[in-house]
Amino acid sequence: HYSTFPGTPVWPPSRRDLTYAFLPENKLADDVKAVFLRAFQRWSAATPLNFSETTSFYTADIKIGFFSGDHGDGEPFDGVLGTLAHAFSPPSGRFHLDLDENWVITGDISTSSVTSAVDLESVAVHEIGHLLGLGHSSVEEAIMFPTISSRTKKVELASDDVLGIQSLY
Ligand code: TQI
Ligand code: ZN
Ligand code: ZN
Repeated sequence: HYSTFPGTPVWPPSRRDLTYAFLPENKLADDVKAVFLRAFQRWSAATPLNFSETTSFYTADIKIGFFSGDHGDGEPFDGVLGTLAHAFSPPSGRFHLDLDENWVITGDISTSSVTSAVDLESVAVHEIGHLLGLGHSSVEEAIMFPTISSRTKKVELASDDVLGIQSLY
């Protein structure tokens, strides 16, 4: 079953159109940005929320950045595998990914020869769940289940994820 954070923080009802931006220093390619767009669309399809990219990083509701090791928020990244990414509950909007992962953005990750390959869209869909207010789920099929095997792609919301997000929005 899904869970929410203590105190059930959510984006307020007046905020149904949320913006996101990428850390300019990361200089992400368009195909990487497209992965995040797809991940946001999975959640907007199940809610009244709309997401759009803005180039104005400091005014964006959701700020996405790739960082290596200690990046100043007390939760350092740890190199290959271990922690892949973290996101904070509403209305923080901070979404950080470990620059040192072997991120995969396309193709069939299950056949990747890189044993530490991690599917970016799978992680993005999970972290957006946290950004919107979902904690972890006990349902193994759920996006919000707290473990994923490496070289696995899991991007479709399960009914548990949909019930969870619809309890919030
Ligand atoms: N990052 C953890 C996560 O997102 C960070 C975390 C632990 C956390 N406990 C939390 C975040 C409670 C919010 C609330 O769960 S992770 C997965 C999964 C991670 C793990 O790097 O371990 C995914 C990131 F579920 F597959 F294991 C993305 Cl998809
Ligand atoms: Zn961080
Ligand atoms: Zn999580």
